[in-house]
Amino acid sequence: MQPSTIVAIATPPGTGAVAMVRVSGPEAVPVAAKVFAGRAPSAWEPRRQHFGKAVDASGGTLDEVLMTFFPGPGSFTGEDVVEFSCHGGMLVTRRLLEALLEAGAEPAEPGEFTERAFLNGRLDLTQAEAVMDLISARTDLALKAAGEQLGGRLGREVEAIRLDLVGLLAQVEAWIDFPEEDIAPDSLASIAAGSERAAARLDTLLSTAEQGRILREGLRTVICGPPNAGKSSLLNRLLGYDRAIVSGQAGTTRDTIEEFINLDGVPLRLVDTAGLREGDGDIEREGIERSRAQIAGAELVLHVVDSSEGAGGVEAVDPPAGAKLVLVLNKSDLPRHPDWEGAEGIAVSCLEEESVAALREHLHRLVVSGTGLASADLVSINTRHQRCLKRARADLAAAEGLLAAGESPEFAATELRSALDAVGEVVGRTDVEEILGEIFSRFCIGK
Ligand SMILES: Nc1nc2c(ncn2[C@@H]2O[C@H](COP(=O)(O)OP(=O)(O)OP(=O)(O)O)[C@@H](O)[C@H]2O)c(=O)[nH]1
Ligand SMILES: [Mg+2]
Repeated sequence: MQPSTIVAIATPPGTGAVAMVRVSGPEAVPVAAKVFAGRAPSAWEPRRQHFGKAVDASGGTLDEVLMTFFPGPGSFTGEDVVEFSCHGGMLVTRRLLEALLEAGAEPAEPGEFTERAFLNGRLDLTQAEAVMDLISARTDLALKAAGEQLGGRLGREVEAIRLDLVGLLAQVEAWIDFPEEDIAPDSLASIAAGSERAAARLDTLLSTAEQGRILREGLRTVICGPPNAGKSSLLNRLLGYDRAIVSGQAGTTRDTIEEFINLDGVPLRLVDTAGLREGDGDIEREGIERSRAQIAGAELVLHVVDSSEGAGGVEAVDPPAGAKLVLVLNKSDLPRHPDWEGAEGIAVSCLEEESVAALREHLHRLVVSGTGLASADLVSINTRHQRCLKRARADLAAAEGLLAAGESPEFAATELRSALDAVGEVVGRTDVEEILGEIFSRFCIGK
């Protein structure tokens, strides 16, 4: 079936200096020609802007536009693409879209342009996903990782694994095809070496899942501690503006407050919580329940205490396994209470910018050293890749086990084929019909 010709506004809704409406598909040229009053299509120079008027079906002028024609298959989608830059008013853009719909285009689904780029072989699936990561990146590191992936870095690493597995399968299949020939010990050794290489490559990629998740979602960081310790003050300081209410009254914060901060490239999801104590009212008790739930899901816990007060009322904080705990000895501008002498923590005063800067540096070092985030090698897989690669790793281990146990090589070959499928799924080589919808529906329309 011939694909349809699709159209969408590619720029965000709202008013701006310019907006862009994009058309892609086999009928892109005739559809665009009906709306573009300017040069005839035969005189459209590829990838050059042409000035003209956009008109509706009755010939009425909608706007002055710049039209660019990208002939397939060398375009982003691999199809003929026409882009109109018009004035960025909401109504103008909407009218231009309607005129193109009237001229025969269909409204694009979210992510449909990128999906077509994938289906036409312009991008592999990891690159298509990187388009989304690039758009939603909120720190330099996340942007860099998305850029690497868009450049095909992950795709190439996955391809290397795929080739290892193909080679391995070929060797095992040769063994099946010539059963009468005794398998020479050196080919057994070469199978073992190949399998070890593929396993090591898989493990390396799998080990980047954690940093990938942090770059995409942010490290879950919870600020907790007794009432009045200065938790909300710290949140505000780290954010750089007064997000949470601060007061000398204990129990000011009732609900959790979540904000995103960029810690020198490392994204943190920072949550301020209600002070931990035996709460009196229902509302406060509910708030404290929420604080505990946040701590249970944290990856980094900042336990803030007022170091000018005794440690008597301070509840111990029990972070989940694998999470990091940092004791923040706040109010260091006041004399330290003897209870905190020798305590292992970072002295901070929310009244002094430099001491908060020192805390930021400490946290950055802690997060980066624990996750390898700052390394130049910033390939980082997402959860979908992780799922596929884990499956491949398990299949490969099963194949190794079967061969080592002296089972017939057919069994190992079956496992290897399944590992190949799983690896192929990462880049979209295997039949991936059902996962396409899942991936592209998360895109915005016009991308
Ligand atoms: N001297 C001094 N006072 C501080 C510091 N940090 C916060 N405060 C004061 O301590 C009081 C409590 O601060 P908050 O940030 O509201 O404390 P909290 O931990 O969020 O309190 P709850 O929301 O009630 O649990 C306020 O009066 C702040 O101005 C500090 O570093 N030094
Ligand atoms: Mg507070």
